[in-house]
Amino acid sequence: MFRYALICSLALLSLNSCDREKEALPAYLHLDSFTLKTESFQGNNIHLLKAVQVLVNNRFMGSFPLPCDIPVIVEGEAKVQIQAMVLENGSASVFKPFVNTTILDTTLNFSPLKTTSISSIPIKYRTNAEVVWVEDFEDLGSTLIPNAGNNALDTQYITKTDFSLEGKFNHTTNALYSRIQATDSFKYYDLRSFSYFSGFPINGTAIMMEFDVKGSDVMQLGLQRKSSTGEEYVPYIEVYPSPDKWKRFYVNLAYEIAGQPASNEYRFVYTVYRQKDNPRVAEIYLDNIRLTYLK
Ligand SMILES: [Ca+2]
Repeated sequence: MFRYALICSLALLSLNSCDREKEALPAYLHLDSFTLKTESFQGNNIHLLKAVQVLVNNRFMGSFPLPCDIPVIVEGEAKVQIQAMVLENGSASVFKPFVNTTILDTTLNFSPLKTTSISSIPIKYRTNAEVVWVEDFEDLGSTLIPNAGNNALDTQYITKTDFSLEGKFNHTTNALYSRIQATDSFKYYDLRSFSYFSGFPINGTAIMMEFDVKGSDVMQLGLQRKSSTGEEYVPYIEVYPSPDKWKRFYVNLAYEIAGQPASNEYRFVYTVYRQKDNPRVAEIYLDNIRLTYLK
């Protein structure tokens, strides 16, 4: 009797393992890029959403740089949710969820060893994303103005230039061009938002400043923080020179705004620094500023 029971359970075990092997054949989810759809008040559709977080049937599959092929152990219809991610605050490798855009929530069909693709993941800003500031210089006006303390020899104006972001969005655009003369004894050039902005969340919610930059020298983004006790300048992030290629930044300003008095007002300051001992003209192009947070 004992021997019979043992044989039975061994047989069951091997059956089980066969089943498991059959179940373990993965299907693949192929994702390559996002398409951002915007309303006119949200600015243009340029983005650098370069990675995804994926849930399949509410199970977290992980974070993946695009393009990717994600093995999933499902057959037939499955609920798929995709969250866009960005390199935040100039990080070279650490992706963080970009929470101000929608999560794609869809149902896809999977078959073992077959690939199911979404070639262009449709995404938009959430309806509760407050768009605080948008500037693409296309109307030839600028909401970014030079600081009165700049050297009068230096200059800034809107000019037509070629735009391309990692091989995409290729077009000619109007961008803000700033120049520091080689002979200038001043080593920097300040551009500030014309307006003060207020009403930001102070509970740590992401406050995302997006912008594209191309320049020969270092550029710094800072905040001019106006409180009941006065104004102070807070340097925030430095962007390294990129003379030939546009680079896009997703800067989360919450680290300097969270925990501050809710009544504070802020101006945003882009400062171009001419590198020390460099005798040439410093040139920098700026475009596609967008500042958003979730209400
Ligand atoms: Ca533009």
